[in-house]
Amino acid sequence: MAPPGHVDLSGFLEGLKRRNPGQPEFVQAVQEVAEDIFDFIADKEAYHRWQILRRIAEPDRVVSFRVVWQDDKNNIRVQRGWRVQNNNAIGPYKGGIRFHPTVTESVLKFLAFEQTFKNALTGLPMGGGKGGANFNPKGKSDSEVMRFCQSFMTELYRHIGADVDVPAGDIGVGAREIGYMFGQYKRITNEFTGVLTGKGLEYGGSLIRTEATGYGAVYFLENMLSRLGNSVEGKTAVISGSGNVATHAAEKMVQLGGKVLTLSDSEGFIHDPDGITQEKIDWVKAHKTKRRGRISDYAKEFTGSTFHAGQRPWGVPCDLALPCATENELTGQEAELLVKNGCIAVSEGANMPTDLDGVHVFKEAGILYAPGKAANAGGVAVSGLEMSQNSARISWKEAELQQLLKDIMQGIHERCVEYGGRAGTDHINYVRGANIAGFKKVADAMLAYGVV
Ligand code: NDP
Ligand code: 2IT
Repeated sequence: MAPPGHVDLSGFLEGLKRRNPGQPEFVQAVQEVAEDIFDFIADKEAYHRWQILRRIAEPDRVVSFRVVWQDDKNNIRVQRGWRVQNNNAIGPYKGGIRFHPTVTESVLKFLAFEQTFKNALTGLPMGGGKGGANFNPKGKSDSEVMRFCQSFMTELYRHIGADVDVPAGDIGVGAREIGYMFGQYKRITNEFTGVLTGKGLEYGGSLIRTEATGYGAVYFLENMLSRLGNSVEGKTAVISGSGNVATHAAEKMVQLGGKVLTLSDSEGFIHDPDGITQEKIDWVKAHKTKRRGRISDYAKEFTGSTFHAGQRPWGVPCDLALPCATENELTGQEAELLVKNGCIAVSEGANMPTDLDGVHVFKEAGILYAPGKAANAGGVAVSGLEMSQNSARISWKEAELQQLLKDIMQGIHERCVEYGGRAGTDHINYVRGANIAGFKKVADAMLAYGVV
């Protein structure tokens, strides 16, 4: 009889679902990882005996709190905030904060779980965490957003710290929100430390943090292509989203000679057959951040382009696809459509944008497919570099940081190739490679600590 704790994959998944009722995103993320890890640890007794995956899939803690604030009409508004501290085996908890009405404990648990593997892949000493609130910044005035951020931090501050847990931005949290939260943290604690990343350059931020996630996702794509003697140059790309990650992915695509055909937001996508140039990208950045506008306005601004209300861009024929908006925005059917139309590579700027059916379609088609935990790790990697600069109280130059980002993305690619290859074939399963390389680093640290 197998010793206690020696469950097989189906037993593990059954227990996971039983322990996490009503948390489909969390179950999905763990399932995707477990499929590869069970195969990897089949002949590795210690990982079973010490219940490593079971422990990584149970957050160290989930803090949930009330965030009360007053809107411009003096109504009292009550929101729910969370911080999920998933695992700090290899460094302080690290991961973004999301403000969006769809935020739930399940969404933040999935993100914190993914972050644990992603951060390990960067090679930097960072554990995994994620936080957020079911607050909708859309349509709120600047002072409403400020009051919300201050109230959120008034509770969050007691759970974080430069050596404890270092949040950053994510959906709905950019430079403005980080500024308000850092200001409140500093005010409450009377400390100026690197407790948040993604800060403004005037107060401890790092150059290229803003660009890092999108640029990194394209570097990863370029790494996958160049391994096969190919490149981004001259290729067409379909990108979803029009926020931080999408616009910077588009920018790097254009810089490397690619042609970007689409961008999107939660209302639909725009298709520009002439290609979205740097000038047009600059317009989108200003429109979405300064004017807080909608992507549909792009089609009014630039002739020759069209807006497709309520639709996603995956039906537009392309060589390359970069989902950069949100989770589960690319289904199995859409994945089939991309493959049918000749797409050769997918690089996920967003976290878990492809649902489980879609992941299986890409794997079976054998196209180049980079999961978010590898492809979008450039953002958190430069956050890690921001932490180092803050600790040393120095600022590195842009050229150094650009090079470090490229090197880190190349290192992640190499780790995926090391663990995602199979003898006798040239094909790399990047999902498997990322899952195993990320797991191994965290797992080996946990083994060193014993039962804690
Ligand atoms: P932003 O808030 O800057 O932009 C988000 C974009 O995605 C917007 O275009 C938004 O449209 C769209 N979007 C958000 N939610 C939905 C939804 N439910 N359905 C359809 N569209 C949606 O966020 P980021 O660019 O920072 O984040 C995008 C993705 O990248 C997320 O998955 C995030 O977790 C991931 N990521 C971000 C990193 C970072 O450094 N910022 C690092 C690594 C990953 P609309 O304006 O209509 O809401
Ligand atoms: O999903 C992510 O990696 C992020 N939102 C960035 C996290 C960070 O700490 O920079």
